[in-house]
Amino acid sequence: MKRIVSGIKPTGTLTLGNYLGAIKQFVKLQQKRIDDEFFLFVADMHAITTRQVPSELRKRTLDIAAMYLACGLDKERTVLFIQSEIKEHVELGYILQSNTYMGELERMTQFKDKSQRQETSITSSLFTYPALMAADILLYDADFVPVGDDQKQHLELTRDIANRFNNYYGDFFVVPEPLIPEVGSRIMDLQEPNKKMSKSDEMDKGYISMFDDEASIKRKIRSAVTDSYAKINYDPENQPGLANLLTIYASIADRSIQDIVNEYKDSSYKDFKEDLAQVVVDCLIPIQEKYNELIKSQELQDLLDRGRDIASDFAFKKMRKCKKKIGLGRK
Ligand code: AQP
Repeated sequence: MKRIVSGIKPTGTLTLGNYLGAIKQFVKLQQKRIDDEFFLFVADMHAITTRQVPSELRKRTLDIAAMYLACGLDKERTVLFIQSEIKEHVELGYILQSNTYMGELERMTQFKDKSQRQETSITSSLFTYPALMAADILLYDADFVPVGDDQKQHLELTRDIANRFNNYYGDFFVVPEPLIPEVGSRIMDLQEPNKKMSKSDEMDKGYISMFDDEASIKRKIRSAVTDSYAKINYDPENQPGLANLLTIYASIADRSIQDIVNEYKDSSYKDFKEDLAQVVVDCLIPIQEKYNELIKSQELQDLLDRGRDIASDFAFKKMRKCKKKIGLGRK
């Protein structure tokens, strides 16, 4: 039996990138690996590394939990919880910070990108974020972590931290493996296809939100940037916008990119985009309907309570052993 752990931070709105890079993968894994355990959390402590409006943060935290379930998770087999409700994440995060070097954190491209964008008021927790992320994973002895390509570097650091700890204190943490999808691991911005689609982006034309209605989805895909080659072809270097649209199609439809190119090789961009928009609508609208049923339900609250209890029990035991190993406290 293996344990699979993943999380999403409740910043901005959930995008199609989050869905295709992480959530959909998680659901597929759950369908494939029937003997494994699945822990899934909403990373609200990560969200506050940048300034959040409290009422919005709380709403988004529940939105994400409901959206995860609406995307097809098996409720019985998922330990779904909210990160801040398990205090051991932060406790272990601090211990792991004490096993992480400044130079390692300085090399993290997400920190570099985000701090460049922000310029001022960069919090120290944004800098130490990868140590907390390592704690999220190592606390639960995760064997596998399904993530998008942008989190690969953080996962590598998590592995380094785990190995360093194990080498010094003796075997203790499971060293996790990332699971990155072959197609859909980096969905790009629809307006600037050299940039990752991001949920806290201010330009809403660049991303498809999981909550967008049919008309907005169609409008955004229609206005997605392509090129002047006028030829359906997968060439991320010269036709990055089109390559991104082909990737979205393939990833939603669970087909290969080549298969989509073959089907549309004689079509115009306009016709291809129209079909793609319908594929996206057909995927997102039923998810939104399920989300609407769940968001106000007692069932969601009950699942989060159950998830919190299971995760908390696990985390408490792991931390007790961890402190003992390090020599913290009296016994
Ligand atoms: N564009 C993307 N394509 C594929 N996968 C993506 N992920 C994020 N964007 C894409 C994956 O979604 C999971 C959750 O990400 P996160 O919320 O923890 O943080 P993030 O990677 O920083 O996501 P965003 O959307 O860019 O958020 P903001 O704008 O707030 O920083 C991860 O597995 C991630 O790889």
